[in-house]
Formats: sequence, structure tokens, C-alpha cells
Amino acid sequence: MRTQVAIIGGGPAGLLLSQLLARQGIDTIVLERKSRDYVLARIRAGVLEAGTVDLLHAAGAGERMKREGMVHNGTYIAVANRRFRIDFRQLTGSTVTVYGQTELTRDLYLAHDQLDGQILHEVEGVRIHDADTAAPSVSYVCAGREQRIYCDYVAGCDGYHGVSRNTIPASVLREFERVYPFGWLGLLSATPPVSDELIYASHARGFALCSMRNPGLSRYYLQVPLLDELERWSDDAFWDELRHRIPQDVAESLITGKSIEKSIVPLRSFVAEPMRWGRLFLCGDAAHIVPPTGAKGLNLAASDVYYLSRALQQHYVDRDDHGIESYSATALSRVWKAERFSWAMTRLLHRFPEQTEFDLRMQLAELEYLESSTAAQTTLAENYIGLPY
Ligand code: RFL
Ligand code: PHB
Repeated sequence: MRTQVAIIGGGPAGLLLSQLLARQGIDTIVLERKSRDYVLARIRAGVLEAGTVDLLHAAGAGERMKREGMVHNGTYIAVANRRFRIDFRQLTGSTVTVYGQTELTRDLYLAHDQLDGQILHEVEGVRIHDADTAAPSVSYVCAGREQRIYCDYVAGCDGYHGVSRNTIPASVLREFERVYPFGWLGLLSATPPVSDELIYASHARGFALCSMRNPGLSRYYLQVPLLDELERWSDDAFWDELRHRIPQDVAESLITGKSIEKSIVPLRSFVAEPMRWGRLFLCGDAAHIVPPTGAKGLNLAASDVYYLSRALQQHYVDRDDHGIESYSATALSRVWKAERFSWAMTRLLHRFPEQTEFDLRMQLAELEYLESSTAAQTTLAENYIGLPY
């Protein structure tokens, strides 16, 4: 088989890239390790920057998001028993859209079906060959048979545990990492959200987040020790702990219900450099991970895809390779700023085991400064709604 761009991974990054390229007449094949149902069952991100929303429209997958996505003009920060609001619209003129990654991925699959795009599911043993030459290829096993795709370029959109990043020789690849000493326990329930906007809550017992997917579906998170076991957390234990960590008036209006999904994710900051090696590009979680506190993971995958789709379009349509040459530096410049913001939000709002009394006072002073300063709120808002591409 032959294609122009072989895309490894059919998550949001791979699907969005394939869709944007297809609309420019550029031929792709997506190779995905899991089944479509499996990919669609993952509960992940919920907050989309305006730039991500624009890209989904450009990909022809924005219809339902426009109807069902919830535009949020701001967010709440709670500190112990009180809360204050950051008004994104007033401070930056922009907003975010709450729309689940699950729904977004479903929309991208449907848009892809309409263009007759090629996605091969349940492929195994994907390997990238000769990415540092002018004739790369990708081999894989499908239904027990070894296959190979010859291509011009390979896009590694296969997430943190994929094969693409490790195709780059160790002598070239540099990795930067910070692992946090806690995780997030998430719970999804078919109950109305406790607030009209998200609440990021800093509390002596640990961080909590009140989020949502739609008016009938809520998503809540609790900071938990890294080695905590899911079995320890009955639904009742979760709701009790959440009530402790959010302001009393909010806790009193919390409607609880049976969990639909419950899981623990570790928190990590990670960046791999460079994001291009010869004809292989890394996109999304394959190249970087952020702790979820800044709601940046999916949005960073989208901005990588934007830079790469533009670079490939310049290559095929304008015969100009500047975008390809500069892809890694351009993407990394935005990635590092989102890493900084996600790390800063995590540090501001969580309790760390090694924190001293001094550290706690610093955290509180920073929160009080944020509450009282328009400059500080603007800084948070412009990062949260997403830095320009
Ligand atoms: P994905 O989604 O991991 O998709 C990669 C795909 O590649 C496939 N794959 C392979 N295919 C073929 N061969 C191989 N060898 C393969 N290895 C892997 C996988 O099966 C998969 O389908 O990466 P992508 O596309 O880069 O997308 C990244 C986002 O999924 C991720 O950054 C976000 O979910 C992060 N995130 C959030 N991001 C936000 O922007 N806003 C949020 O509010 C937000 N909340 C979150 C989050 C992530 C979370 N978890 C579970 C990590 C909340 C949580 C709890
Ligand atoms: C979510 O709704 O899953 C969510 C929202 C905001 C975050 C992280 C996760 O910062």
C-alpha cells in the first residue's frame, strides 16, 4: 500500500490531522491499535480552547459541538470555604467550550466516514522504518498478516505509550519529566452539575474539581495519594470527601448519584524534543504530557495538528518546506508555555506531601493575590483560554 502521510494512532490528534489533510486533498491512512468502540469508551478531556473549536469546524466536525457544547465565560477558584470567579470573557474577550473528548472523537470518526477516510483498527506491531531517509514506511500486523505502507511522511499520533517517540534514536531524543506525588480520582455521574461553571478547589484535604459534560452529566475529581487504590473509594466515600473540599454552600447543593465511571490517573509533566526526526513528526501526547489541572492536553494535541497540517499543506500545495523544517521549534514553543501553565496551576492548587508551613503560606498568598489582582487574573485567563497559534 502507498499513501502520502501514514498516521499512527486514531485518537483525537490522529483523526483531526487525517481529517484536515483529507480536506486539502492529501492522502492518509490511520493505523489504530484498538477497536473504534474502545477508543470511544475513553473518558478524558472536557474543556476546549477557542482555537480547538475553530479547528474542529475546519475539519468539518463541528456541527454537533456547536449545538451541544457549553460555552463557559469564566471559572471559579475556591479556597477553603469561599470562592471567586475569573471572568475569561471580560479579561480576554474569549471563552472555552465544555464538550467531552468522547463526543469530539465520535464526531471526528463520523466526519472521517463521510470522506471515506481509511482507518485500520486493531493493528498490531506497528513499526516505523527509514524515517531519516526520503522513503519511509510503516509495517504492521493485521488479522495475522504482516503488511507495509510506503509513504512520504509519518505522523506519530500514538499517545504517551505509542511506538513513534521511541523510533527517534536515543542519541537524538531528549526527554524532560516531572512526576507528581499524587493522582486524580475521577468520577462521572448522570447528575446535574453542581455549578454553571467549573470550580477548581484548593483545600487542606487536597485539590478537588467540579466539572461537567452536559446539563445532565457531571465529572468530578479528587486529588488522591499516588498509590491509592480505586477499591478504597466507594461512591459514598467519594461524595463525602468532595463535600469536605468544596465551599459549604456548593456542597449543600451537590446532587449525588451512582458513578458511571471511576478511575485514577497519575499526574505528570513530560516533553520530548525534537518533535520531528527526518520524515517522522510527533503530535499530541506522543510528544508531551501535562497534568490535567490546566485542561491543556487535548488542546495542545490540536495546536500540534494545526502546525503540522499547515506544514504538510505548504509542502504539497505550495512546494514550500519551511513549515516542515520549523515544525518542531514552532510546536515546542507553544508546548513549553502550556507545560509551564499546567505546572503552575498544579502547584498553586494541590497539597504536596513535602510542603512546609512556609510553602503553604506562599500558596495562600498567591491565591489571595489572584483573587485581588486583575493582572494576575488576566494572566490565568489568557493561558486558560489558550495562547495564540
Ligand atoms: P491519545 O488520546 O492517547 O490517542 C493515541 C491513540 O494512539 C493509539 N495507539 C496506537 N495505535 C497504533 N499503534 C500503536 N503502537 C499505538 N499506541 C497507541 C491509542 O490506542 C490511541 O487511540 O493521544 P492524542 O490523540 O495525542 O490525544 C491527547 C489527549 O487524549 C489527551 O491529551 C487529553 O485527554 C488530556 N486531558 C485533557 N486535555 C484537555 O485538553 N482538557 C482536559 O480537560 C483534559 N482532561 C485529560 C483530562 C486526560 C485525562 N486522562 C485520563 C489522562 C482528564 C483526564 C482524566
Ligand atoms: C474534565 O472535565 O474532565 C476536566 C476539566 C478541566 C480540567 C481537567 C479535566 O482542568
